[in-house]
Amino acid sequence: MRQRFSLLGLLSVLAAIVVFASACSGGGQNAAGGATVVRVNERDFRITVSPARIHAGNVQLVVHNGGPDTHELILVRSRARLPLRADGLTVDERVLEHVTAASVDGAGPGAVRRDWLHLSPGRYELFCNMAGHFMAGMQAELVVE
Ligand SMILES: [Cu+2]
Repeated sequence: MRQRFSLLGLLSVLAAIVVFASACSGGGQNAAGGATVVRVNERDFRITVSPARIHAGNVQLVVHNGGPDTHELILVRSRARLPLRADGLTVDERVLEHVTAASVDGAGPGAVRRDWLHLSPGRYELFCNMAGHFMAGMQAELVVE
């Protein structure tokens, strides 16, 4: 009786270890899992991307807003020139829908947002499309080999 009790105890410990280990590997996959981390820093009015040249595959975008304004981030497969709306202040996102790889909603200063995507080789342009921000210089390039 006593022996059976300890066997049950051992089994539950083993079960707990298995659950813990699988939870850990799942978390690791989300955090890195072979994905290339691309850090994007936004501020009034520029965007820096690091690294700016990566290999094709899974990517984790980490977008930090250094403020002081609210900034969003759109990532598109680059064209010769991004099309502007009639207002002349913002990029026409509708025209770019079919080449948009990521769209991160606007957030205030200090915000960190993450997005996971798969990028194939090509040249990509990152920009903030809050009124006037793209025109003020909030654009950057990412090359995927
Ligand atoms: Cu902006």
